[in-house]
Amino acid sequence: MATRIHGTQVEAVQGDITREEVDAIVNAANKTLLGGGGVDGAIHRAGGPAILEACRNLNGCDTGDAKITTGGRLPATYVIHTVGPVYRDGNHGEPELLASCYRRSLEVALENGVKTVAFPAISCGVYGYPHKEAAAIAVDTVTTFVQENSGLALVRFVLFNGELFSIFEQALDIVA
Ligand code: AR6
Repeated sequence: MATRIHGTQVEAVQGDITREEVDAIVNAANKTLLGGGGVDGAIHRAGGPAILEACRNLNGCDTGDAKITTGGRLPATYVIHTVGPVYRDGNHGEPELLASCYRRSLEVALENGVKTVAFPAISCGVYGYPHKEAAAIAVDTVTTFVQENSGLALVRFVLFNGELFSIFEQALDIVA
């Protein structure tokens, strides 16, 4: 599933984000930025110690914000680390914070000359965000951003499993 919005290709694929050959991949990190499980663990394992070394100088990251480091040994030049909200009931600012993760990651991308970006499904693992709601927020936020900002050639959602992949495809279908 791919759609073109204001000069930016927006698409969803199923796969492992650590293999993505894009300028930057986004990491679903935690506030310490010092590593963890899930996609965070996979990125640090695949990219090697240079990423953690760079993260140590960043003093962590607030929920909804994003910070950039080298991609180390990854095919991607950079990793943009963002911290998604832990889902409680949806009434604790979770939708705004999740939207902010996508928006801030794309702002940091543009500030660093990044033209191609891959996102995982932020907060959709141990942070427990309901997948359908999370996909709608991800697609809406990215769509609005690329309508308002030029400079990005590609935004790709990379979903590890088939269930999330089809949910993101459906969310993209709505804006296509
Ligand atoms: N490529 C793409 N997606 C992946 C990969 C991969 N290699 N590995 C896992 N996913 P999670 P969160 C998917 O739990 O919910 C960490 O410990 C996974 O299937 O990684 O934001 C951090 O340090 C799921 O759909 O991130 C934080 O403490 C999605 O990535 C906490 O987890 C996100 O799942 C963040 O939790």
